[in-house]
Amino acid sequence: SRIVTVGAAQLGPIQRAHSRTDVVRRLIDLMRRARAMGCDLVAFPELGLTTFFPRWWMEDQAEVDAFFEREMPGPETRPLFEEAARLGIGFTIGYAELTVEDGRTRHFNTSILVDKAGRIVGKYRKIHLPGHAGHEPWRAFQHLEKRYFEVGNLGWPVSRAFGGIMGLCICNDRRWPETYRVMGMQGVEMVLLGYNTPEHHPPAPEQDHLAEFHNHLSMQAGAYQNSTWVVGVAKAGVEEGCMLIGGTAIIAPSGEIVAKALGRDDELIVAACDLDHAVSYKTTIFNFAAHRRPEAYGLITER
Ligand code: CDT
Repeated sequence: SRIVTVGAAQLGPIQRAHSRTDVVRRLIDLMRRARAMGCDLVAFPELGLTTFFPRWWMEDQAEVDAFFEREMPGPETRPLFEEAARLGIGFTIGYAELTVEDGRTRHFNTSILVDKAGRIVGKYRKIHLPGHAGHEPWRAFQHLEKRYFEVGNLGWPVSRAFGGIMGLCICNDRRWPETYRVMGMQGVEMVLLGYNTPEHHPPAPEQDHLAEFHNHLSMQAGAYQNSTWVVGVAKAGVEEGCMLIGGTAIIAPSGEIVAKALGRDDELIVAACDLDHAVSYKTTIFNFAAHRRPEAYGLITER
């Protein structure tokens, strides 16, 4: 067996007035608790340093950019990396990334994987950006990821780390089978993802009562169909008047939930994940080499 003990560190709300330093203090507290429980790795949510700012229409780019990190680690986040290295624990976290590529300023919704020495060993930029780009004032709150972020340009790379093959995706990505399958094709053994999911979906309120069900349905299907562990971590609770679902969960390659958060505040759940649990699935029902029929899948990429 190959055990990776994982902590999924759900965060309660981060309000706009909370500084990065306040948040990093909370993250370090959860990281220490995870290490004390024997974790190799602790996973934090999407946009885990700030409030979920795409809920607001903003026209002043400087106001928007204040939610972005220009370097990682930067002055306020370095203590998190230093504490990880001191404790000997890895972590993942999502953040808004502002970078300059080929002389062009870029904005991405990003997630990183950091090893036990505090080194970044994996990076992903969100591809499935939900919501809308224009102001829709009829909504109780906006979902402006299409305005503030560009579509990620790194694909879904996997990293060899923690004795296994680790993959990253972010929030809305978890609803799309292609996300898991692209990583599944690279032999992924653990997918780590964070999410900010409002309980209320303004364009389709008839779906609201199913928000938690759809969260687990997507992640459990992705885990089972690709024989991989999935660790899904929420930012939860009432953030600036918007209720975000909880439901942080660690899911086995069988599709079963082995640990689940109870509340909607800062909460750590832990599971000892045997990466070899996937072998039975990868070598039988989901033996890709034996059973996939890519010659019949062309439509998926043609449009
Ligand atoms: N953050 C994020 O991707 N949230 C979306 C909300 C969908 S409704 C616009 C999600 O898929 O959970």
